[in-house]
Parts: sequence; structure tokens; C-alpha cells
Amino acid sequence: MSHKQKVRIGMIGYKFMGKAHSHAYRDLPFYFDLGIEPVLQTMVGRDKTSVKLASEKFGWLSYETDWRRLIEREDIDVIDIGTPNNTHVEIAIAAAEAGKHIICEKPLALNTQQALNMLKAVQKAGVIHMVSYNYRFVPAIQYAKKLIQDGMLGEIYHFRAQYLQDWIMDPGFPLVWRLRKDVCGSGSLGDLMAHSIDLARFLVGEIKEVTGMMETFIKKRPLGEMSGGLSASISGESFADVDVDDAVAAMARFENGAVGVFEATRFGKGNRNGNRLEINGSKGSIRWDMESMNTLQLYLEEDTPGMQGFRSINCTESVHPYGEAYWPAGHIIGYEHTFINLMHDFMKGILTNTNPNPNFEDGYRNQVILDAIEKSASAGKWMKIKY
Ligand code: SOE
Repeated sequence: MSHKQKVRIGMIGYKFMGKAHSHAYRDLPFYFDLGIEPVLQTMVGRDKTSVKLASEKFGWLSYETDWRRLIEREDIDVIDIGTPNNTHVEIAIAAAEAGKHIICEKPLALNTQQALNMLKAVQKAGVIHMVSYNYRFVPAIQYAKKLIQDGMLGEIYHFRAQYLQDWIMDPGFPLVWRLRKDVCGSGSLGDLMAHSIDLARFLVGEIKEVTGMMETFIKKRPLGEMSGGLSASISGESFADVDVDDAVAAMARFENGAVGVFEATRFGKGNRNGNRLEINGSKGSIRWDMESMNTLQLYLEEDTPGMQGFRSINCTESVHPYGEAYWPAGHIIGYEHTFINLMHDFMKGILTNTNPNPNFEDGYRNQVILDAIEKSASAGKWMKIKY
């Protein structure tokens, strides 16, 4: 019999992120001995047939079609929000008022005001909260953070990030929720650059001002819906205007004097999930690319002249963050493990009654920066970041 503390999860949403989070809850006790056992209590979706199928496939004990009923239940400890962005605010505030711990997909909200309301609600309720910026949980990224904190790179001068995808380049790709401003808030800005901003804040520090530029290449698309993962189907013959960005570029100044350059696009032909960054400091540099996520490239000036160059560190040793939980050195992990590591920190937060990072405060700050980039793009000037 298990003596672990059971944490009963109610998850709203069952598609791409529903799959990633379900898998993480299921596998967490397999790798980490935390004294906690997540119970996949109830999965919620509006379409009964689809949510039933998904709940059975992903191993949930039951399903439900109304998220409000889920939140009222006493046998639920955590609300996991994996629904489109326009629904986050209402669900999160109701969940906080009901005293549930909350994990919410990114970006936290449609805009700064919503994110602030969500932050105030979780703070008032005193529940544990987290926002699912999963790339922080790549061991190579956590190790980069340690190297920077230990001063190995010296003073940081540059942060440079690209997040490039190409899944909507076909002009026939439909106007799904991820391309509608009223549902998602923004396009590649909130979907992709939000991740780079989270990594920038995590690795380098707070941003004090930004300037941005946004472009929409395909102005009209047929109506349609996401069908799972990043594929979609067209519904009917009507077309409508695209009101979010296909591509965005931004520059930033950090409070510590570093400068940042960010680029995100869904029109980067050939890049399926090209999430990359480079940081240059006075004593060294790092480079990282999600498509070979276990490798951290490190350059150190202190290396012997003649032998200097970027070395590839395979961050799978037991000394690397989360390294002990998985396999012997050199046996790599993948995308899904970023969510297992993230859930590890969330569950530990619940166990110790301490908010993990990134939490709703980070989600809110990220949203302030996203909104400032968008405002800058339309006003054509630099915007100060004010929290
Ligand atoms: C689609 O662009 C998407 O699924 C994002 O929404 C995720 O946040 C990113 O991690 C992968 O791509």
C-alpha cells in the first residue's frame, strides 16, 4: 500500500498540453521519490465523446464536461488549466476562490490586466500556483543558470534568442484559435516569444525596456479548428481576417546592463521547433538549441590558448539538474521530461507549501513584457517595463 500523500488533479483541456501534463503526472512517481502521488482524478472537456476517449487513453479515473462542476468538488486538490488562453482568467480565479492549487498553461492570460487579476486571486487565496513555461526545466537550461550564477560567464552583455516554427505557412492553414486575437491574445509573440522572455528573465534577469516589430504575412484564412498537436481542419468555405502576428522581433535592455535581441516566427521554413539562445559574458558564452536539448555549448576564456572553442556538454550526468532521476550518463531525455521536471517542482511546492518558479508572478511579468512589445510595435517607440 502507498503511504504517499495523494494529490488529486482535475485537468481542464485534453489536447496537446492535456497529453503532455497527463503523461507528466503519470510518470513523475516513476522517477522522483517525492512522497507525493498525483492522482489523475478527472479530466474535463466540452465534447463528451472526445473527452471520454482522451481520459481513457491518458489514464484518468473519470471525465466531466463542465469545468465549474469540477471546481466545486471536494475531491479535487489541483486545477490544471490547459485550455485556450481566453479561458484562463475565469477558470483560474474561480479555482483560487475555491481554494485549489493551480497550474496554468502559458501565456498566463490575454493581457496584463487579466494576468494581474489572476495573480491577485491566487495571492489572496494563499494557494500554490505555477505557470507552465516548460523550457526552464530542460536540465541544460538549469545548468546554464547555475554557471551564470556561479560567475563562470562573468558579466553578461548579450542575450539572443530565436524561436522559429513553420506549421502555419500554408495560406490554406485555417484560422484556428491560436490565430485569433480574442482567443489567444497574440500570435508568435505570446505563443513563442513568451518562452524566450521567460528564459531571458530566468537566466539574465529583469528587463527594463523593450521595442518591437510585428508582421502578419497571410492576412486572410479559411475558418477551421485545431485537431490535435499542431494540425487543423478547415470548416466550411468562409474566410476571415487574421488579427495576430505571424512574426515578431524585439530588442530589450536588462536592468543589469545586458542587451537582448529576440525573434519569433511561425514562418521559419524548415524549423519545426527551433527554440535557441546564446548568451555572451565577459568570461564566456553559452549556446543552446531545443532540437538537441541535452547539449549545452560552453565557451570559457580561461581555457588554454590554442584549445579554446565551444565544448558540448551532455547534461545527463548525475551532477546535472534532475540528472539523478533519469538514466545513466549519456542516456538522453526529451520534450516530455521537461513537463515531468516541471510537475516535480509543482508537487514539491504543494508538499512544502512554497510557490515554485515560474509562478503567476512570473506569468504576470511576462505578460507585461508581451504587452509592451505589442504597444511598441504599433507606436514605433521604446516602452518602459513597469510592474
Ligand atoms: C505551438 O506553437 C506550440 O505548441 C506552443 O504553444 C508551445 O508553447 C511550444 O512549446 C511548442 O509549440
